[in-house]
Amino acid sequence: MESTRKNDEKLVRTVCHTGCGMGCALLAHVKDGVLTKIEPADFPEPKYRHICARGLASMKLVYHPDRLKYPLKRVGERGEGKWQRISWDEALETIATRLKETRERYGSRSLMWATSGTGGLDMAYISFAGCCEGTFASLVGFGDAAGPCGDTASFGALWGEGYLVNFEKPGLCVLWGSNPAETQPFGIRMIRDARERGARVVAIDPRFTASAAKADEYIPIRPGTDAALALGMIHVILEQDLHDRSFIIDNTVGPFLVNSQTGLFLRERDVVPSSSEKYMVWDTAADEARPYDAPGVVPALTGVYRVGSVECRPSFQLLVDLAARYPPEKASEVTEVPPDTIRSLALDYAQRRPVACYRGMGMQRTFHGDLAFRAINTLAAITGNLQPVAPGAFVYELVLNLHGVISCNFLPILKAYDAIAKGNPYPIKALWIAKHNMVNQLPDASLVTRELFPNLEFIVVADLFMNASAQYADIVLPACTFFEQSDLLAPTIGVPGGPNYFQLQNKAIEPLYDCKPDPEILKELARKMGLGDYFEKSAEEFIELLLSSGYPAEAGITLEKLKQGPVAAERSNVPAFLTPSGRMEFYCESLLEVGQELPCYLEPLESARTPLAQRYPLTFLSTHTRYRTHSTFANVTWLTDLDPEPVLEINPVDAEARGTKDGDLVCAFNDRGRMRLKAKVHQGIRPGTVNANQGWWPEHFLEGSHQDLTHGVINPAQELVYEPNSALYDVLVEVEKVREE
Ligand SMILES: Nc1nc2c(c(=O)[nH]1)N[C@H]1C(S)=C(S)[C@@H](COP(=O)(O)OP(=O)(O)OC[C@H]3O[C@@H](n4cnc5c(=O)[nH]c(N)nc54)[C@H](O)[C@@H]3O)O[C@H]1N2
Ligand SMILES: Nc1nc2c(c(=O)[nH]1)N[C@H]1C(S)=C(S)[C@@H](COP(=O)(O)OP(=O)(O)OC[C@H]3O[C@@H](n4cnc5c(=O)[nH]c(N)nc54)[C@H](O)[C@@H]3O)O[C@H]1N2
Ligand code: SF4
Ligand SMILES: [Mo]
Repeated sequence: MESTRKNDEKLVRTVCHTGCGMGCALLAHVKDGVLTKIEPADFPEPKYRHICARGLASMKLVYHPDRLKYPLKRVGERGEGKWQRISWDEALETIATRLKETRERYGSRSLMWATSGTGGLDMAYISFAGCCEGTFASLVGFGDAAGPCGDTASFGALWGEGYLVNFEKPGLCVLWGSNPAETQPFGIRMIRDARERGARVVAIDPRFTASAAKADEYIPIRPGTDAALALGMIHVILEQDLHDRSFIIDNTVGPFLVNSQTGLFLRERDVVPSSSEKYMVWDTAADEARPYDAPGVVPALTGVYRVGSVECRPSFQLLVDLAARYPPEKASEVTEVPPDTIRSLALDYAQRRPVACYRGMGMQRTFHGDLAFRAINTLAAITGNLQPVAPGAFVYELVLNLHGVISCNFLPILKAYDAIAKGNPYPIKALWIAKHNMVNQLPDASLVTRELFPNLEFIVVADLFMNASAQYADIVLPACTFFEQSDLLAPTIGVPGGPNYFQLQNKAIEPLYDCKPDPEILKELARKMGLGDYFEKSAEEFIELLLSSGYPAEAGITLEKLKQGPVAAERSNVPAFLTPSGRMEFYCESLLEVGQELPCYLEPLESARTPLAQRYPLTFLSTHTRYRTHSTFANVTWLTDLDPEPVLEINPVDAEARGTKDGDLVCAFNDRGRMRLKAKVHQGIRPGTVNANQGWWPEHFLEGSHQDLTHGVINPAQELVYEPNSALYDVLVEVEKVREE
């Protein structure tokens, strides 16, 4: 997709690939090999013609004076900042030797690659890890895994967003722990369009966000208590008999009988030996237990029944029993949302159907964030507010689909902490970080740098900048921006209202300096390591390989078609719910062993109501902002002119109690670390909660950083369904004013 204009300006269609997940189509203007301007590209659906301030500023990443220009070798201590320029040949020779040595000494799994790319770059690294029989760190758990754990339990799909938001004309939109005005431009448009068509919009958030400002009602909530709010709403809905019986019977496990002794669903074979695995229901017509699909069966949703010697209840009855413990007054005591607000929100939820519920990632960055998602999914299910749709695609999945062939070991990133620190479940001794600012973005940064990194014998970082992670590397490799390489962008799942299209990221300019695209780096390294010819592919050949994964969403999509423009992803032939029962499961057998078979409420790990609050009384959030994508753009002046430095948002009540005024220097601290920055005193954050937007670099703080306060404590329940998440917002701190010396 290229055309040349009279004045020798070349226009190249590409996509914005800076990590926010939207994949906006861009038109790059190039003159004499130099990017001169970026604008949004036309799209088959005009509503997707979009660019934001970060997209516009992406050009500034390319020509940034601080860009890494050449391979570097560390000459001082790690982190000391002493580097020597080396050739690519020396860099790759060193890497090949060190990786081979490490593999010989500790086994092939001791080599780990960690990358949070979303395109062919991921494929290249996964394939490389596979060819070495090494480890690939799954990075979903660095902040985005609890929601997917909840959705896997409920729907059998990692990203269940589509089930809850895909309604043509919603009567109510709930922004639940979601701030799409800053994080999901297409989501906020969907919501504003729905509002123009008559939908009521409610935002539930401890902060009065830019999104909440667009809502009809704003409900501040105590962080980490969303499951209790949902249970309180379920209580009201059941009490008023507003639940959707037929939806529950047809689409959920609600009618399935649960054995009171074992907690397992009753199967036909439990009643009639050596019959089927079919789930049993209590047939009110025959007054006996029968398979759920028996002809003429009229299933009970409530009650206690005896099947032979076994006492059983429909799982819906168990949900009723759980919700009975959360009358609005009780839910209010937990959430600090007034009981009448809970009542009216519950009535709206049941009566303003369909309800589009936008669950954000904010509320799932608590220790029990999966339960919050499950409780909300349950609320949607019992009110019939679920749309069975096929989930979208994700390049990651295409890659996994492709690589049944290559055996690389996937290790959730939080599990990798122990692998590096203690050799458990096996030692990791060499680490390659690419397209990921590990030190800045993983929890407990000082643990990472002080306790994990010293156990690593070799660290490689490929990036655009000498960021907090690259500073700890032994070899630093200069990578390319998306303008300097071609790739495939698959529609990201879990992005409400985003373009469900495959798009080509077309190379607009040649790599600057000595920079190389990651797949090129790996191609040359594979030669040095004698890994065969798998990597001997052009960017186009890599894209064609990705398109041949057999993943349903990419059916019929070819490189040739993509060269003409974006191609819509296939949505058919994926079953609606991919759970063991094929239904929405609010009751999960797999979570029995941790007592979380139902979406119960559990207090956050660190909350104002835990003993730790005596020393550290404030909940600390570190949310996403429109001025950065994670740590990307924190060094770009076009954006720092708008948002110059990190600030700690704090409510006037908490500020006053600490003798702090707006603009004062404060220190936020806990047992893990400290961070010093300016206070921003305002009403837009509820008392008891403070926030500093994530993504600032350590050098932007006067001391420490937000990541020195967070922790990576693993929740074993999440391991049972998917992988453990970083509970980045489940953090207590104390704040004090810094006295001028
Ligand atoms: N501009 C920009 N866009 C981005 C990104 C970015 O860095 N910058 N990152 C992308 C990525 S990878 C992600 S994961 C998404 C994240 O996108 P979002 O989920 O929209 O954003 P978050 O900031 O993670 O959290 C959303 C809201 O949850 C609130 N919140 C925190 N704790 C709780 C709680 O316990 N209960 C409730 N109800 N609310 C709570 C926060 O105050 C916040 O306003 O954004 C994507 N888009
Ligand atoms: N405290 C706190 N921490 C968080 C979060 C939070 O809310 N609070 N959110 C978490 C979430 S949801 C996420 S998704 C993560 C995101 O964290 P990361 O995925 O680490 O995202 P970035 O910080 O943007 O780092 C991307 C890096 O890739 C580099 N880069 C860009 N293009 C290329 C390329 O082609 N090749 C190579 N090799 N490098 C390239 C960029 O310069 C940048 O340094 O952060 C998590 N961390
Ligand atoms: S919303 Fe995301 S993809 Fe779109 S232009 Fe902005 S940063 Fe790029
Ligand atoms: Mo994320």
